Amino acid sequence: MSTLREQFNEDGYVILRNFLEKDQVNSIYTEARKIFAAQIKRVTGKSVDIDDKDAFENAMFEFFEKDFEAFVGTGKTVQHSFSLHRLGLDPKIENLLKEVGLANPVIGARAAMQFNSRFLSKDGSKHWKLDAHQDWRTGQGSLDSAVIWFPMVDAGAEIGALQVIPGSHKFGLQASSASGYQGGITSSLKEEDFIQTEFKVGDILIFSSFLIHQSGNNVTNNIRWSVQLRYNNLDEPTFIERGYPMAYIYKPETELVTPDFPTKEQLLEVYS
Ligand SMILES: O=C(O)CCC(=O)C(=O)O
Repeated sequence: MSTLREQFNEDGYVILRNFLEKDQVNSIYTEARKIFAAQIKRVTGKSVDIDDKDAFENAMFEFFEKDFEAFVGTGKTVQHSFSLHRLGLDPKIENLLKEVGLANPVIGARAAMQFNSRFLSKDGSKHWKLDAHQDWRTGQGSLDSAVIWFPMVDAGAEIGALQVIPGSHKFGLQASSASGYQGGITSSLKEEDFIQTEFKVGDILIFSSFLIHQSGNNVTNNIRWSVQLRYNNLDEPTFIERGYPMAYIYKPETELVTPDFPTKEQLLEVYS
């Protein structure tokens, strides 16, 4: 029996079944839906039951169509929920990272959440799906940097769970047309080399940031809600040598998002 670390080093990834408490995953999923529900109410006038999956997700699609800007803002806001960030710092996660070799883990990028559906994309663009890529290109952190990916709903091929090429973390950094959406590895990859991952709520995937992976194809009418956590290892020699580069750019808007807002009166009301 190989150890978790040996398996990780060999394949570039490991799926851990029942690693998270279902309640812990649900609290992130619930908080995200509540945040969306508040804006759905404002934009569509509908009070949606977040537990009525189809009705709620149809309301998400309506919100997306009616106020794209607010949808984007809300989509970013759910990435800042307490429950999501709490999980990213959970000792269980820290220990797992150490177990696969990140002796001194540090956050590589803000915890992220995705809600993938073709109904949440503009003009048939592929914005809701990532082509084959290696996460290291976006993070550029330690050579042993790792990513944790898990869905917040049961997910297999139909709803487009992640697809990975086992062992591809040892292929080296691949040429790529872009590091984010709408672009990916330019060398020819064979579809048959990808393995379709499958998950029940609570299962997680941890993979090397050099592992080649891509979004599956969500052919259902539902949203594939997922979380991504990224970490570097502060003790990795080339990361130290390169001065701990942080390739993620996080910057404020240069203009007021809401022109002429706020008035002094609005502020006085807050602090009255
Ligand atoms: O969730 C997905 O479909 C893509 C996620 C992914 O590839 C990533 O975050 O690097």
